[in-house]
Amino acid sequence: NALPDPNMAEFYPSGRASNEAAFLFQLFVRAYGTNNFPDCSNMCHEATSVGLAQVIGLGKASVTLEDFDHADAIFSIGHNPGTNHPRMMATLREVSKRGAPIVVFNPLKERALERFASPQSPVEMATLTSTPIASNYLQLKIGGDIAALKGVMKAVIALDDADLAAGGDGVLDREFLAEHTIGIENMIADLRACPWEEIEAASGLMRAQLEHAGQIYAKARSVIVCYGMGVTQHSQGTAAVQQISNLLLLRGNYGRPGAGICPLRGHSNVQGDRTVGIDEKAPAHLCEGIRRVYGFEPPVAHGHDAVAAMQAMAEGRSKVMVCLGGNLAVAMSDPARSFAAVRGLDLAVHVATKLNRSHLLLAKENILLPCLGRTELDMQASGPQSVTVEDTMSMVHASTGKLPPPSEHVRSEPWIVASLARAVLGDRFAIPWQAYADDYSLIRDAIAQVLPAFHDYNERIRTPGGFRLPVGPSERLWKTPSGKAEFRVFAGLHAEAANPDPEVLTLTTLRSHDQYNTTIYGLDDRYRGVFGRRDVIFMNPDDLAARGLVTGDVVDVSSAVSDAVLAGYSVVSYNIPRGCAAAYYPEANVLIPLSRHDKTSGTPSYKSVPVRISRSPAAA
Ligand SMILES: Nc1nc2c(c(=O)[nH]1)N[C@H]1C(S)=C(S)[C@@H](COP(=O)(O)OP(=O)(O)OC[C@H]3O[C@@H](n4cnc5c(=O)[nH]c(N)nc54)[C@H](O)[C@@H]3O)O[C@H]1N2
Ligand SMILES: Nc1nc2c(c(=O)[nH]1)N[C@H]1C(S)=C(S)[C@@H](COP(=O)(O)OP(=O)(O)OC[C@H]3O[C@@H](n4cnc5c(=O)[nH]c(N)nc54)[C@H](O)[C@@H]3O)O[C@H]1N2
Ligand SMILES: [Mo]
Repeated sequence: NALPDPNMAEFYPSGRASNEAAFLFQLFVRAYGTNNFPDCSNMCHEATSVGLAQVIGLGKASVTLEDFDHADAIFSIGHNPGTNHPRMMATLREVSKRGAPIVVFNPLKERALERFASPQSPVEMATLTSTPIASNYLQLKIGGDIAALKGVMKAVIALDDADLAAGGDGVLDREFLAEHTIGIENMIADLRACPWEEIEAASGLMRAQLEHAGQIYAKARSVIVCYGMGVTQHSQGTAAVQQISNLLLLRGNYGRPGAGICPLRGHSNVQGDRTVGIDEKAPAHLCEGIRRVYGFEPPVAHGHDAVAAMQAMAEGRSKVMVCLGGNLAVAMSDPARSFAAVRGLDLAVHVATKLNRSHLLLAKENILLPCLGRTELDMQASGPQSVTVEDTMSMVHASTGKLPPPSEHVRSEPWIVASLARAVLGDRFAIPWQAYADDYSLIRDAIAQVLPAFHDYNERIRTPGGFRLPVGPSERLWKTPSGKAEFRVFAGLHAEAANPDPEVLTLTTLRSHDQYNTTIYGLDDRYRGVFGRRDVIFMNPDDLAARGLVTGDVVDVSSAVSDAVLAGYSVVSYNIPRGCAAAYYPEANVLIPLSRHDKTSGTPSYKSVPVRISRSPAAA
């Protein structure tokens, strides 16, 4: 309250908060007077939220889990489900077993995408066998996704031309295109004008490989594209996501069984937090709901996303940070700058289940509030409480913690947020904070009042599995300005501007098997064959040979765009295209300046970092 301007405070939720906690958090912050919501989705699937909203009217998956049973082909782009979405592997295994092709686009050979041994299969476990997953494994260059997708689309257009010339009906879904889309003419013109040699150079793939992928796509009646951080975390991440949508639109692969787009989310409720109002650009329907239900005028000016918040703190324009979970300073690019930014604050508040490095960056005043985890019993005045989350497929369901809390003094997230709000706001706008903390079903009633998509919220979560929020594209309803699904032309081919210096490699940053984001559980990365350490950089054997290096040699990895260095890393020869390299997140974040991010979505370019490699002087 002592701040001269509410816009000098930043409010970060990390995507673990339940719908109930997140809704209270955004209500508190908006009643306080700002839209400064740096959010972990800003570092994750923001290119999806922004990019898909522009072209299909909703930044979420259009598919359900059942759709995978009906897909005739799956395209899997830039994600590593063996480690990060293990439940997805059972689904992909089933798809492969029934003979549907799975086309993978990934610079690294990820073992679980090549073959997968199911822990649920007694035969595979007993006989040490496995099921092949990818039918086609396309090892594109890092940042080559836009070019590769354009290549596949160019091939599909050529197939369509040939079929029409032979007297057929073509391979495009012309009825769908006419009724549901705009902009295909410009896109086809752009594809026709784009030479194959340039597509090959930018993607690192051969024309024949892309044409084959185009044939698989055109032959399959229904296609699902799954994708992850390999697509979104580039300077042109939004454009890359939109190329995926373009490809799906060509054959009407939205809104029918077995077809659609499937961005795989990270944190358990990162999607739900956004739905219930964590958004630095306050959506009009949310503001209308808040006005109607609470009778106050929420701030409408755009607030800070994660990068903008960190920049504001670094420059002293923001003086307070309140974190509902997460490890923001470590997850963000350029930790040297982020650490200093947090240390320069007047007040840092963390609500957390576990201690982490961000908590140790001391501002002038620091408050650390331990909270219950979702598996722990949450007892309030009206009895034991349940909370709800929304998954990638827009299913909202409830869970109830059962484990005894670590101490009677540890409070729940909704209780803490409601109590903070009461302490800061008093009875401003007469929001019933205490009643909300006592009984979470009242929070759900409030959510349903503000956001009508949640009507009969308390009733509908009693159904096992919960309920699905409306997903326009899965019913071929497009909430875009044109009312249609839009083809978006991207004039270039690169997800990141290419660096002409042949000495410079493009480094991508990855999760190992034994980590959950910034929490490192162990030092093994079993599918990639790395054990007992994380200070390694994966490189192509020819790139190693060109530098006179062999596996195990110690090098310094220097950023080609700042003076940051990761010293004393060991090189590992790996199946990755020439000119590309990979290292683990978050350690490699030092190499990424805060200024390198997708200007459309704000997502940092974690996956295309220009670096130089030199033999470590310390080792010489
Ligand atoms: N066990 C575990 N599970 C997790 C997490 C975790 O840390 N640990 N984190 C959670 C979170 S928040 C998220 S967002 C998800 C992340 O899940 P993923 O999206 O799988 O995340 P990454 O490990 O970053 O892996 C990205 C994949 O993209 C590939 N890749 C890198 N650069 C490129 C590129 O330029 N193009 C293409 N096509 N591919 C590229 C990499 O080789 C790698 O296979 O996982 C969630 N689940
Ligand atoms: N270089 C590089 N950087 C990246 C990425 C990358 O691929 N490469 N990925 C980005 C992505 S996709 C993401 S999502 C971000 C992750 O960024 P964050 O979400 O900020 O990081 P986490 O490591 O998931 O945060 C873990 C902490 O959250 C707290 N926590 C866990 N569960 C709960 C809970 O239920 N309640 C509360 N209150 N606290 C809890 C604990 O204190 C724990 O230490 O990192 C991003 N940074
Ligand atoms: Mo994420």
